[in-house]
Amino acid sequence: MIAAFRAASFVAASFVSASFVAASFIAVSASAQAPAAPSKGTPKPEAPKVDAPKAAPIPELRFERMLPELPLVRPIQTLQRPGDTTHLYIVEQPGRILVVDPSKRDTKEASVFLDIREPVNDGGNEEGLLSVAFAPDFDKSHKLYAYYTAAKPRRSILARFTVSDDGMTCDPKSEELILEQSQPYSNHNGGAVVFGPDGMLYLSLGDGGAANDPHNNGQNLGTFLGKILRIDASKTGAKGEPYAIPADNPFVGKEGAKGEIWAYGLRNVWRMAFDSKTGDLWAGDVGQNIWEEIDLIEKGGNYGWNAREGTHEFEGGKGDGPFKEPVVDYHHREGQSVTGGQVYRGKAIPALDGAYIYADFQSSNVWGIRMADGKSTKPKVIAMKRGELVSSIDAMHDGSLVVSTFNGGQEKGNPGSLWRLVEASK
Ligand SMILES: [Ca+2]
Ligand SMILES: [Ca+2]
Repeated sequence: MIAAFRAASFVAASFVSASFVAASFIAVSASAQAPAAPSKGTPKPEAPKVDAPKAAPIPELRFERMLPELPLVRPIQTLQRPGDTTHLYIVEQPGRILVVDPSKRDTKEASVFLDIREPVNDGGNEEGLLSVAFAPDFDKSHKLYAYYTAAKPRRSILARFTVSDDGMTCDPKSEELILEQSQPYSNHNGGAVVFGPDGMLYLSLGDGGAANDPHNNGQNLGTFLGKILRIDASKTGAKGEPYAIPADNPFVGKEGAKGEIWAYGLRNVWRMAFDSKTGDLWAGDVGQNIWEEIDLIEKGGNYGWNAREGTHEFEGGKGDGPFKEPVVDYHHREGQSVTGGQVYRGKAIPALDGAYIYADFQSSNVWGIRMADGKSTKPKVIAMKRGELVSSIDAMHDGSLVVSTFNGGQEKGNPGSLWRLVEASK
């Protein structure tokens, strides 16, 4: 999210420019939504030969409001508990998780599942409770993982909590520290915590912050900053650490490298997700000056920052390739801060199956792409919600997608909303 994912001083300016961007995009989206009328009686022309891979078209979607009466503060993630489809857990950036029955549309109040506003520092626009994940063995372990920022000293924390037997509350006092990373600046903290199909915990950390990656963290394998980590949180380490480093991680045993690192050269991965069918790991890496990008994350991959921004050289950056190029990038004319999304695997919209759906926090464009022959189709704007800042797109157990937004501003404590992405034609 969060363009501030550039320097904090950029926030106000870039937010102001969002309305300008919105105006310039209406034309693009309008044409994207208007299919050519079929001509009568004339033979269908042969399809032109083009480089773009052939793939099934991606349907238009629209935002359908959920829980309109429920007051929320900067919602940044929604999720369901393993084995349960009747509750929705809503993560608020200041440090609370709420739980509601989403079928009760007019509900005005949610239960508080977890309140860690005390240890969480949300002083900076990109600070706060940033991501949570239930353990894959939740039925047995009742564990929840949370990634948040804390102050004095400024740092990022990955912690584990224990959830009550009924799944409805989580005791802040059950907190166990798993991993800590000192943070030089308030911005670029990542982050997302997700479990892979291999049962491992994947965590994205930004490059530390400021601008231009002043400490060259992205290319430095000796720090967690600017990385995606992969750890086994179900085991303890050889020296009693609260997690184990999987033996098949790419930099295990490499001199000067952290064994936890799975991929590097990342600026500020805001949201990543596994395709529940193929196991591919998709990430949105927030750019700095011009280019936002979507990456397919591979073991040991170097995603280029700060030598590269999107598919372009980043002036003044350092680093030796080979670099993994993004699947797609987009210019700041189209948005200023990517929000990585989800591969749709739901049953409700069969034509959407297998499409990767992602968004821009600032312009609120939602795009769809498909991979074919190892390449992406041309990104298509399939939905938008002007005036809403798209902080997250999350997949429920049935594959349906829920979008979290801030209502129009980035100021501290501002309200937010939840939406389902549904077929535009329905
Ligand atoms: Ca930081
Ligand atoms: Ca890159």
